[in-house]
Order: sequence, then structure tokens, then C-alpha cells
Amino acid sequence: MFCFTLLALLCCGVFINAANIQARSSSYSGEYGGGGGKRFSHSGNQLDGPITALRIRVNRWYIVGIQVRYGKEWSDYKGGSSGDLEEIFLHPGESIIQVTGKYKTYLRKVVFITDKGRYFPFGKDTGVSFNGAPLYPGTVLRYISGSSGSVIDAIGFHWDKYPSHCPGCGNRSTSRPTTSHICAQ
Ligand code: MMA
Repeated sequence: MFCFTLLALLCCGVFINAANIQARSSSYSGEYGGGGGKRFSHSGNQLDGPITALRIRVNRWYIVGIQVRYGKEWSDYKGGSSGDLEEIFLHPGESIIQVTGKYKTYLRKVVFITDKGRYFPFGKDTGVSFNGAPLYPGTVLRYISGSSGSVIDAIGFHWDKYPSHCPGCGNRSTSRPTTSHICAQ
């Protein structure tokens, strides 16, 4: 009996240690917004590569729509058709490391902040503030999820390590791409 208990304790210890050794990198901020709209998630899109560009549609009151470019592939557009579409491209190897904004039933404002000190604000200053940032050092925005209808109802931010392999670029890089790795664009 003693041996059995000892063995059980040892096994538990091995599992607990294995779990602790595994470095954690994924975290989530959100969801910010109201309960309407239809759910969407870009979790599959992150396999196309790091976030390289954003398209945000805004009207006088709301963040109307969003489309995100992963590697060289644009996600589906989510949201409505009113207002104006704005587009920003990140620099090679640049990542979003914080997103702030406001919501009130629907998403009203988003500000994307990058690890190169640039920030891109969209929308209006109305509603409750949110501040989304990764839990683990050195991690970046990998994909978004949320709900949309005729506008963006709600949004959430998924953080993880910058992908070490650029899909679709025909090479395997073990470190963060520099300007010579155009694959990030
Ligand atoms: C639609 C519908 C709602 C959603 C709003 C705003 C007009 O209604 O999809 O569920 O909340 O759009 O996106």
C-alpha cells in the first residue's frame, strides 16, 4: 500500500512538473462590447502568418467593420457597409502589442498600438473604456474574434508568440523575421 501511494505521488509530481516546465504564451483580452450580432473567430487565419495589415470601416458613431491580413492573406470582412473603409499596413516584423478602445452596446473606438511605438486610432470617444494587452512578455496580437452584424458588436484579442515559421513563404525561419524576410508582408 505504501509503495502504491509513493508511486502515485511520484507520478503526480512528474505530471505537475511537466506542466510547469511548459512555458505559457497564450492569453486573451475581452470580450469588449454588447451581446448582439453573429460570432466570428479568426483562429484559423493565424495559420496564414502574423498580422500584417488591417482594414477598419467607421461611420459617425461606430466601428462598422473589420478585416485583418494574416501573412499575405486577408480574412473575410466582418460587419456592415456604412461609412468609410480605412487601411493600415504594419512594417515588416512589426506587431500589435496593445489595443485600447471604447464600447457601448456596439464597438465605438479601437486604437492599435505596435511594438515600434506607432498607434492607429479609429472611431469616436464614446462609452466605456477597455485596455487589452498580453499577459506574457514578448507576445503579440495573433488573431481577433468577436460578434458582428451591421456593425462590430464586440471584439476580443488573442495574444501569443510571433510565429517562428512564416507559412506560404517557402522558408523556415527560426527567429523573428527582419526586413530580409519579406514573408511577414
Ligand atoms: C443587426 C443584427 C444584430 C446586431 C446589429 C449590429 C441591425 O441588426 O445582426 O444582432 O446587433 O446588426 O451589428
